[in-house]
Amino acid sequence: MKLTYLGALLWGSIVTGQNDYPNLPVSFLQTSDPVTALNSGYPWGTRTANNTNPCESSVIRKYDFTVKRAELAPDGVERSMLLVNGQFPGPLIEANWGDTIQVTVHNEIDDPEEGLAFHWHGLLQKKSQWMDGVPGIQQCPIPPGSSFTYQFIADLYGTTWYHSHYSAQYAGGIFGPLIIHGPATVPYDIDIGPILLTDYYHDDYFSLVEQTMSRDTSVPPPFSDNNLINGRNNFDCSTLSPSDNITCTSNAGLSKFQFTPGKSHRLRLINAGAEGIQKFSLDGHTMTVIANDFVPVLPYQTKGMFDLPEQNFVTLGVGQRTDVIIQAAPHATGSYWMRSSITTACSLTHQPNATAIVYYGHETTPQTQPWPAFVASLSVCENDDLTQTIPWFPIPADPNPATTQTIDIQLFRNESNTGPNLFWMNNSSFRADYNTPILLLSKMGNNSYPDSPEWNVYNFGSNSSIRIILINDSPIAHPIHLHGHNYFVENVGATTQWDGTVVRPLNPQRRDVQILPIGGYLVMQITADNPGVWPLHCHIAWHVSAGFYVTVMERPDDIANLDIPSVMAQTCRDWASFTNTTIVDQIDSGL
Ligand SMILES: *[C@@H]1O[C@H](CO)[C@@H](O)[C@H](O)[C@H]1NC(C)=O
Ligand SMILES: *[C@@H]1O[C@H](CO)[C@@H](O)[C@H](O)[C@H]1NC(C)=O
Ligand SMILES: *[C@@H]1O[C@H](CO)[C@@H](O)[C@H](O)[C@H]1NC(C)=O
Ligand SMILES: *[C@@H]1O[C@H](CO)[C@@H](O)[C@H](O)[C@H]1NC(C)=O
Ligand SMILES: *[C@@H]1O[C@H](CO)[C@@H](O)[C@H](O)[C@H]1NC(C)=O
Ligand SMILES: *[C@@H]1O[C@H](CO)[C@@H](O)[C@H](O)[C@H]1NC(C)=O
Ligand SMILES: *[C@@H]1O[C@H](CO)[C@@H](O)[C@H](O)[C@H]1NC(C)=O
Ligand SMILES: *[C@@H]1O[C@H](CO)[C@@H](O)[C@H](O)[C@H]1NC(C)=O
Ligand SMILES: *[C@@H]1O[C@H](CO)[C@@H](O)[C@H](O)[C@H]1NC(C)=O
Ligand SMILES: [Cu+2]
Repeated sequence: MKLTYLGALLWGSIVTGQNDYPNLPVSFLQTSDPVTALNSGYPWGTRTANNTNPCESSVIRKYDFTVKRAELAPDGVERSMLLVNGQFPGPLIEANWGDTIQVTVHNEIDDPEEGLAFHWHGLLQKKSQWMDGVPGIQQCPIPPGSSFTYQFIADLYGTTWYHSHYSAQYAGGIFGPLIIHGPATVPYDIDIGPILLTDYYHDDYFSLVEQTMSRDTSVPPPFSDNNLINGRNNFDCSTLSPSDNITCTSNAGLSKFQFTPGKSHRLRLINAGAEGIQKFSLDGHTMTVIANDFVPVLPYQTKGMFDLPEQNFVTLGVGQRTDVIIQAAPHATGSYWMRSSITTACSLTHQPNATAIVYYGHETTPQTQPWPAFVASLSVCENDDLTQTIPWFPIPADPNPATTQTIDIQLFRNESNTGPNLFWMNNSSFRADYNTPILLLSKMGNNSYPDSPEWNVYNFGSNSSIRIILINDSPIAHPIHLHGHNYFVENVGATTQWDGTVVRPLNPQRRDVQILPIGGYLVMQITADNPGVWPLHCHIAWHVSAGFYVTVMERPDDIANLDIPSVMAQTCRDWASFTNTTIVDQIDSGL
């Protein structure tokens, strides 16, 4: 029998507003229903972090999400947002490793109406490849006024987030944290919970996509207006022009975290922004990294490429997560600035700096200074060196991958320089067709789309291992995300020539997002253990809008045998009937 635990509330029962996440229980959820179900032991049994065999519990974690437009002023500037259950950032989803997560999404976006689809970042979906939530790839969008229930197993554990994958909607507010409890690697005392780092725009996402897709060369790409920690920061209202008639309140307030002297604190950092690479640091404290994305690593002290004595920052490209442990001194007192800053060397922003307050005892305004290495790091656009990021549980990569594809990435306008500034993946810029998801075509035996080269489908057939080499011929760093896998990051560099070496072939770093440096290369490899069609894209919202995307088709012979429920085809009939009468204004790639 399955036990059901109810999560987030319905829209009607809460007030629209800021969401502050509580500290989380250490090591496993104690609040399940019935109360004692999980208290009798670790729900994942004797599995350790050295065991990647997925476990399956009998618990369902049930959430009900309503998405609507609403007015909110997270940083004091009032604006229209797209919110989940009226909250910004969205509700926390919490589960134990092996639980089933069930989320019913109601699309109540209107004026104007829009489609909707939810993606569960980093989860493998090995038993539910159709629940990955990418419109035009695995499903049709949820039409306005309709609902859809996602159901999938919490097949990895650690820190992640969910977000809309329909155009750049998540930049309007549709995102939130997703925490899966699992075996610990190193012990800690207090789980501070999710810390979402997000660049922030005062314009609505659709205007920003219009800006991105403009054919007018004098229209600049979007610059973020602010930077938030768990949805909060102040904003200097005097920088707004009075003629814009925008309601703005100064000192909207910062996020605050209480620490306990002598205790170790786990912080779950998530870059859930649209564009900016974040550098995170806590004045006066050092940090130990214990996981990157869903992959626990051998603990390492944060360091960088500087000869500065204290090098205490972590780098997070969009989509990346890093779990750190901060040990508080036995008699610690006072208040300290927590800082997250957008790297102005590689990201576009008018206001890069977010702060929050960490305090012991009672809170005061911190008077602390940033670590010198943190300030220096703001000019660096790369992740920690691969020699530092060693997975806790080693998995060797196939030294002779069955197939290798090189994909060259360029940014240019064509049609004699009159087109939009698009990303070209080996000369093909991606565009989705919301009405014909590729997974459903493949399930019906159709794996070839000569009339739709803009779907950028790479059919890898039955190859057992796949290496992809990305060459960045654009002047921007890109956080590269692959769905359905923790990919091997075999090598990464800032030149276009890979020397053929793999960093630690018996245990390469694995994760689901890695920053591809400016003018550099990224060598990624997967073991083809998950038949499906998996998006491989830059996680910068404006870049995927502009076509930076390919579809990895993995083991189509086995896709044919997937037991895809009929509700997936039904969403397409519903979407078809919606689009029969409403023209969808798809101004970007759609994702
Ligand atoms: C300013 O905005 C308010 C509320 O949105 C509106 O009522 C008012 O007419 C506007 N004033 C001007 C001068 O546009
Ligand atoms: C942002 O913070 C960095 C590091 O603390 C500082 O050097 C920089 O001047 C700040 N920038 C702004 C615009 O406040
Ligand atoms: C897990 O594996 C690592 C080596 O990769 C080893 O150091 C550690 O002791 C193992 N832990 C357990 C609990 O087996
Ligand atoms: C746009 O560029 C692509 C890639 O270079 C090329 O294949 C295509 O023909 C161009 N289209 C136009 C209209 O110039
Ligand atoms: C992409 O272009 C590069 C450079 O021309 C070429 O080596 C590679 O084979 C192409 N890849 C595919 C998948 O066509
Ligand atoms: C893309 O097309 C241009 C113009 O036809 C050509 O010069 C370039 O080599 C092509 N790039 C790749 C990666 O195929
Ligand atoms: C496969 O799907 C594509 C896209 O809908 C379509 O153009 C093509 O005709 C289909 N092929 C077959 C054999 O049905
Ligand atoms: C392996 O992948 C390549 C594309 O990279 C494809 O052309 C080939 O058919 C695949 N081989 C098998 C056995 O499926
Ligand atoms: C679309 O509209 C046409 C004409 O009204 C109708 O025949 C068709 O069944 C509709 N299709 C869907 C999917 O609703
Ligand atoms: Cu990008």
